[in-house]
Amino acid sequence: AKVIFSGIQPTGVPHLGNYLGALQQWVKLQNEADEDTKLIYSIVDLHALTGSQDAAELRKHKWNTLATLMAIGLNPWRSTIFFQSDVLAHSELMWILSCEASMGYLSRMTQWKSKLDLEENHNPFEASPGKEGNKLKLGLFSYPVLQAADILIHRATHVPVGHDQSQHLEFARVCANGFNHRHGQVLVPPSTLLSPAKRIQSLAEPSLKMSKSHLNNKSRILLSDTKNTIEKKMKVAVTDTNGYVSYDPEKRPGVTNLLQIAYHMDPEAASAGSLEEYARQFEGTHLKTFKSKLTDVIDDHLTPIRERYFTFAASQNGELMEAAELGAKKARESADATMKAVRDAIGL
Ligand code: AQP
Repeated sequence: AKVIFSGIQPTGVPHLGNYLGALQQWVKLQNEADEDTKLIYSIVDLHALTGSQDAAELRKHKWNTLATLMAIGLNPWRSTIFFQSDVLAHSELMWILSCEASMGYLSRMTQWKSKLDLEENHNPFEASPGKEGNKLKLGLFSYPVLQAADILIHRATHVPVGHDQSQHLEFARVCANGFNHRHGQVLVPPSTLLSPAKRIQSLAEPSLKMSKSHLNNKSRILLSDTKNTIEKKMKVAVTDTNGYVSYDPEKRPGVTNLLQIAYHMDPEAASAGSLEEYARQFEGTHLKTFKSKLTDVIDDHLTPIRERYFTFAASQNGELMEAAELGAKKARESADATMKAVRDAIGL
């Protein structure tokens, strides 16, 4: 049977990149799944420790992320939704995988590099002269090993993620195959399910991906943003010197990003065909007019989600706690079954 697994870091309220790149797929997969398919979605709070270390913030983000997952339509009785740190076995499997993971392979991953401002010719593994520490922490470097453990411990067959995660998924397959080669067929190498929405870019710097932890909060639209906020962010979204819409992904990354967001959120896009065909109807439209249309499209799509989000966020001790407890229980059962086989296979 199919096992679908994916995760999101509780590093802020999810944005349109998270939604179009991953979360929207999670709900679709849930709603279209047959009875035998298991769906497991994790709020990966241990991963979030690689970024900010503020306890109150993290606690708030954890519950806000759970509220978001429920608001977009995930059903905690159908899908297993849980906090990663509630299932200790994730960390145990991570250690076991770490004992075989290649430092060389991990050093080629692009995510940790993009989170550090690497000075040219500076070796990230060495402390800078005159400075005490080193910006590269072990947890950030080994992030993909914990991610592989998250996936493999639930015997996931399919992992829906945004394009930025493809490299990590390949690493998870290498971990599973390596383990199986040494210890017999215990782990399941997962397939990547890429969402139709390619990377959504930052509204402030279209060369970067839209991200929760970017300092500029105008660079992203949150699923909880009101129409007024969406409008303001849209107004200052960076494009180029040409004030009219045209479809040119190479030369006009800012405008293309806006077209892409519209394409994946506009209910009328389905009948238009491809993104390029959809974009044709706006050819020559004044950017200001297009941005205002896009504001409406986003707001119409997000209004029901936002309303549910605020209802759930307000019920922090009730429905959310119940969902988290139920999720933790189901996730522990799923993880423990794999760990039994893993421990047995390696002689623990
Ligand atoms: N810009 C994006 N476009 C498409 N997909 C995206 N995802 C993230 N950003 C984009 C997808 O969202 C899922 C959850 O991501 P995550 O929270 O686990 O980590 P991330 O990829 O590091 O996301 P952020 O928003 O950039 O968070 P921070 O700033 O905290 O690191 C993943 O499936 C991801 O592909």
